[in-house]
Amino acid sequence: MTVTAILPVTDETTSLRKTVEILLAENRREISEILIVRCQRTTPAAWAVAEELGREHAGLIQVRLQQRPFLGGAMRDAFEWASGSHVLMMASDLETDPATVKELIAKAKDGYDIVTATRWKSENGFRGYNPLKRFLNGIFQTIFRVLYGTTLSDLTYGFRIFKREWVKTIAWEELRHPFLLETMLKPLRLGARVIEIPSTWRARTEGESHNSFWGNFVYFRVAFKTRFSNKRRLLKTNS
Ligand SMILES: Nc1nc2c(ncn2[C@@H]2O[C@H](COP(=O)(O)OP(=O)(O)OP(=O)(O)O)[C@@H](O)[C@H]2O)c(=O)[nH]1
Ligand SMILES: [Mg+2]
Repeated sequence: MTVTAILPVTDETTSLRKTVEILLAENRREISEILIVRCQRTTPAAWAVAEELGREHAGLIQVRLQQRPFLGGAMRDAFEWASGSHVLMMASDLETDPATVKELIAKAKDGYDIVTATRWKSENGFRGYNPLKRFLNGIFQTIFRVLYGTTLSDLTYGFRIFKREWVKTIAWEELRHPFLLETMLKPLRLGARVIEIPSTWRARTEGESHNSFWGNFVYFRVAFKTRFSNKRRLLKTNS
């Protein structure tokens, strides 16, 4: 198994470094590549830390400038660059707990197509999360669960590991945060074997969220469109 870890970065410095340190301390054998993806808006301080990490781990960590815009664009570019047998999607703001990665990897070794983290199955999975957002998140999850006939409890959390073919063969469309939902729903429609691992989300202490509140409603468009789309149209034409 070789894992490509994707770390999108905008304004994280110590959080980015800590993420990389935990990833490597706990999963050095499996991680073959870390792609730190920056954009034009990435702060000079965050970029500097990324470059430092790239120098400290030459041959393992690459820092690349995304071509497509926004968070989904960063992930989609990295999906194309990834060379591992598995692709790990997470954040660099410590809201995706790096200590959960070893469990995601362990389950992926059991052969699942996707192992995804859930905030809804741990004791207090949302530390410092806005209560209104948490309430709406719960309602969204229930609606999506019914629509897709799945028992998965957290379809919108962008913290998961995929077998590489699932990221390479699907025709991705979203560029902003709803991409995180798209990466779960398209594989589900295509019959992916998915399992969840509980994890705790902790509000970032550094930098700020780039997700807009009203943008949350775009998730419904993604969910309905994907649910009723022809399965062949979910795949890239050449795959
Ligand atoms: N390269 C790149 N990274 C991004 C972009 N937008 C967000 N990120 C990073 O992606 C990760 C997740 O983004 P956040 O804005 O924290 O979004 P979130 O945690 O899903 O949403 P919240 O629940 O609102 O915090 C963070 O590490 C961000 O720095 C982008 O346009 N380009
Ligand atoms: Mg965040």
